[in-house]
Amino acid sequence: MGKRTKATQRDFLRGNLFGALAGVIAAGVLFAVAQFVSAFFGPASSPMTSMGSTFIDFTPAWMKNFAIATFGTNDKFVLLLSMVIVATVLSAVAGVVARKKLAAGATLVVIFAVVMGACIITRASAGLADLFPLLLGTLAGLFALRFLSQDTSASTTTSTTTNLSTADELAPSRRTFLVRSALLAGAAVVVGLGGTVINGARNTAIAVREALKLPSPKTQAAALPAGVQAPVDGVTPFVTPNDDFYRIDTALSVPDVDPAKWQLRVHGMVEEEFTIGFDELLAQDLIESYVTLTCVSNVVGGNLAGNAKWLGYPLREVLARAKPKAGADMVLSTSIDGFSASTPLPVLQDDRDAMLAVGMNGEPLPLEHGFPVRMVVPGLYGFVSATKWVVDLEVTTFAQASGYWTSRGWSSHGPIKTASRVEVPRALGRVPAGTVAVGGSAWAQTKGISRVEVQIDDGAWQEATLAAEASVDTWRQWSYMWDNAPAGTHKVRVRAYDADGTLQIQDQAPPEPDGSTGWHSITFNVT
Ligand SMILES: Nc1nc2c(c(=O)[nH]1)N[C@H]1C(S)=C(S)[C@@H](COP(=O)(O)O)O[C@H]1N2
Ligand SMILES: [Mo]
Repeated sequence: MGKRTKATQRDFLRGNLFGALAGVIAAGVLFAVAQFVSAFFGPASSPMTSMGSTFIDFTPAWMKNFAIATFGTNDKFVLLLSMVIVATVLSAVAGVVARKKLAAGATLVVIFAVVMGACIITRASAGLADLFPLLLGTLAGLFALRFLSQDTSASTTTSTTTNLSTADELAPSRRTFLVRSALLAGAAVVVGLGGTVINGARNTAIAVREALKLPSPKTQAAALPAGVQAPVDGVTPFVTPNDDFYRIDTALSVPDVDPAKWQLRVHGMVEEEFTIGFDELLAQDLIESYVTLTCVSNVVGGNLAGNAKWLGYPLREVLARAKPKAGADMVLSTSIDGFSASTPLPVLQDDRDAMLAVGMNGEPLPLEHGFPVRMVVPGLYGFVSATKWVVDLEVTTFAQASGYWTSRGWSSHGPIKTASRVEVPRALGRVPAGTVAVGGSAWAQTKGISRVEVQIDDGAWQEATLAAEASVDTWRQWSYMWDNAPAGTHKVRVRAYDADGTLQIQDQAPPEPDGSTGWHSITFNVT
């Protein structure tokens, strides 16, 4: 080509831009076709889902903590968004390379596909067939790349005869390129959306759950006493509606578990191994109980806690049937998607309402909360107890086995630490002068809260009024009326005591490795 004129420079830039665009569109075609076909295969067969899940599995404690602290329960959306950005950059590179030399660009695409294939095949639920959607997607993507990088029509003949032309000269004209791009991009969107719709329509759990009628419990939850809700506007509802219940899990696509096929295997260090199906589970004497779940990732004052009325079968009955052998000290529960939790055996045998839950606030479990069966254990953080979509209970020892997060830097045991938070006034909120209503929640599951104190600015600690207690396994609300509050910026701090009279820990500690500590405070303005 020799020296570069202005015009060739422009061509060069345009070539790279078109190359990048071709790469991105080809990737779009790849993912759209794979997504569409994956509707007919297992959940691991979706390349995006399996790549994201693999990434999550390699997430160490500090990164999980950062993601949850920064993005809260939107962490999955942020992960997907980051993956889309990375995929866009990589496919743009492949496209630019393909414009120079199609075979080299295609090789890059194949390398990316092999990496995605490795993510797919290593998922817990994956079989060889789950690679098929990726295979078809990759072929479609390669076709798209060639279609956009070369003039596949008449003009190729001239170039092959002269054999002197560069890849750029093989490229389709600007007009042809743009028409083809629009065509493929449109097709990718339609196919991708179609795949998403078909995926939803093929979901068994949604339809079965809709029609499912759960039996009534043999033992009902004691009615909530009047006055569990603190008399302060804006305090969290005592019972968390299912739609507002925090959701934390490693599942990028919510497992689709058909109750008709669901089975729980109970095995390990037991006299009697057995499996139990869903109908058999529902035929047992079920209990109902209010339990406040808490996530270990909850920061001081955070909202990764929720309270629901759970319906289920006591785990102590399950274990009584299995008969653990001497020496066992842990139950490793595993979900259908490979998550696992280590729960101390004695906790599942004592008289607390630890259960295999099937119902949440009068409905079958929502899909995101573990349909059809999950564990609920009062007093332990979710990461060592609350396995959703549970399918396996192995009676074992802490020395022999460990749960999902324990092997990623979190502790093996996770008793919930006593906590309290200010919910009203809102942090940095404005309230009128006069009497300021202060209120919030406190929890010390399995013990109960005996006293809550608040401190305004740097004044003396004052006793707050406790709302009624539903049970020691639920949170407890509190309120405090601050009379004659003067205008200005003020701070309120809260601390709670459990039923033993033990004050919650004052030292500030982050969530990892076994739960945050510290007294919560907020500032607000009196106007
Ligand atoms: N299968 C599965 N179960 C799981 C998890 C998970 O990642 N996968 N996360 C646990 C954690 S860390 C918590 S705090 C609770 C949260 O339950 P929720 O989403 O119903 O609030 O679920 C637990 N059960
Ligand atoms: Mo959690």
